[in-house]
Amino acid sequence: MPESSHLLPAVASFLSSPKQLLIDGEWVDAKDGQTFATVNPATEEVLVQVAQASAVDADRAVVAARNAFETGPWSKMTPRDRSHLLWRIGDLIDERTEELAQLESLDNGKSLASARGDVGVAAELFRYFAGWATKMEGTTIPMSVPGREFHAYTRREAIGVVAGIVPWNFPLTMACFKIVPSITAGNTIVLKPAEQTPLTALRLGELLLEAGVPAGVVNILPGFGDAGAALVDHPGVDKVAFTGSTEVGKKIAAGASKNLKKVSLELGGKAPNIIFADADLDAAIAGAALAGFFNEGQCCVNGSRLYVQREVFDQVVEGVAAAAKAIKVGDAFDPATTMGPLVSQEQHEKVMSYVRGAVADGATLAAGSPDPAAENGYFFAPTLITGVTEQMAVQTDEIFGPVITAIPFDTEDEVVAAANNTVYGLAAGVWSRDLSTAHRVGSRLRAGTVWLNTWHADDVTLPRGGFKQSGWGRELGSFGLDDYTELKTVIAELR
Ligand code: TXE
Repeated sequence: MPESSHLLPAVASFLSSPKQLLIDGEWVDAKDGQTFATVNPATEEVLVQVAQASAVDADRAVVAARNAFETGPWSKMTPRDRSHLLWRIGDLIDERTEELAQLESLDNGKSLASARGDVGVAAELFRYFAGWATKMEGTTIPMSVPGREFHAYTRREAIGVVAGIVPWNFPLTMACFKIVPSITAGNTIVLKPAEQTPLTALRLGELLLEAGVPAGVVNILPGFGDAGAALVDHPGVDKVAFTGSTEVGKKIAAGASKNLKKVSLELGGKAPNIIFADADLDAAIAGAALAGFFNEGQCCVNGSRLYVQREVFDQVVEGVAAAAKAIKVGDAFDPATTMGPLVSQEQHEKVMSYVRGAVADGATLAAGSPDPAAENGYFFAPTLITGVTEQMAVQTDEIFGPVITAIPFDTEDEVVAAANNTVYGLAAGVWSRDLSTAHRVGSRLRAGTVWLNTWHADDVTLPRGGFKQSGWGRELGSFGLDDYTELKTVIAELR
């Protein structure tokens, strides 16, 4: 825990009492009284005890969400009133930026600057979707039936009860990715935050109630995978929206298929980042470091596989290694920190074991170390690995840490084949001053997002999601809203 003088009184007060579940507008204990500790990854100290939802609590929350959907004021609220409410929540989040950022940094480990950025995205999500609430339009469609006259049109309608299950890398924004489009479209939702990082979702729950979101519309259930699985299995849930590992995504698809629930999945990645010799190398080197190290490398779109054209390989490796060494790894509350700890002991061990495995297999560390970066806390130095083969686990598996592997290439065809040689397809990048090369290679890469001469550039207006085993569906933008609606066709005969 940082010195308490660093903490806002609101944060200290939030952490001074055990946290509960939000069900039907009330803060309640888990039915069986179970709690779990959430830990500060910078110090390994317990921040606060949190109620741990079980299947029984999942049932209580789904019943509340179902009642709120069927009979509550939510479905009768005009789109304009819903829009105003969403906008109000965005403003409330903005007003609490520092408080939410401190909570996020404490629980997740990310630097305060990063956490503030995340809070800004959360606020913007509410405002962007506030605009859509009044624009969920249908179309009129001509029918051709000889001798008869019809008026046919479509309507976008809510699906019902959504279960949102989210991970720990962007706890607040991921919670908002599920809550905001759900409620914009008139659904109700039960959200299960990740067990590693439940705090900002719970604080968001308080803000939603303060803003006037009716009881049962948003329910929040901190807990583990069993609570998530109970939601997936629950017959009262109409759609499951999941972000997390591909492994759990497959379980969710299987579970949800029993009742043919709608499913959207945003899963793992192993993004290739391709630098051609004609690129602006200063920008490409800085971009490669950002691609691999932003958010402690704990991003689904992390640019973890760096491919560099052979004639500039040494220069790029030297540049990215220097950038890695310039990163200040430390506690989120130290203003000099640019990289915090990894989120958990489990994640720390996983990342270390991949780097140790690569070294044991003969790879070389151009930056970083296979050992922890500090005695206490889950710190890990940003790492750049060369001498890697396509078969090594460090090259094939999603590591989800600040680890980049660099491999030289000669031709475009060779690098496109290598880049696409993965089960994942979330993101990819190309650096070249030749517009034709950049766009041509971009079109050949099998990924949901392709960055040309940039990385991590993003907006809530843009759809995102995965090709191949990186997921189903798209989030954000108008495409993202469609995934939270059913399309109804109405056919009226004009007699
Ligand atoms: O993810 P999980 P973990 C990847 C990354 C990371 C690995 C493991 O490689 O190292 O996954 O992370 C809930 N039914 N990503 O273990 O297990 C769980 O409680 C329903 C990529 O944290 O997928 C949490 O709320 N829910 C990813 C959420 O699923 C279940 C971000 C994610 O947990 C469940 C995070 C079950 N059977 C990790 N089991 C990305 N794409 O951004 C677990 N959960």
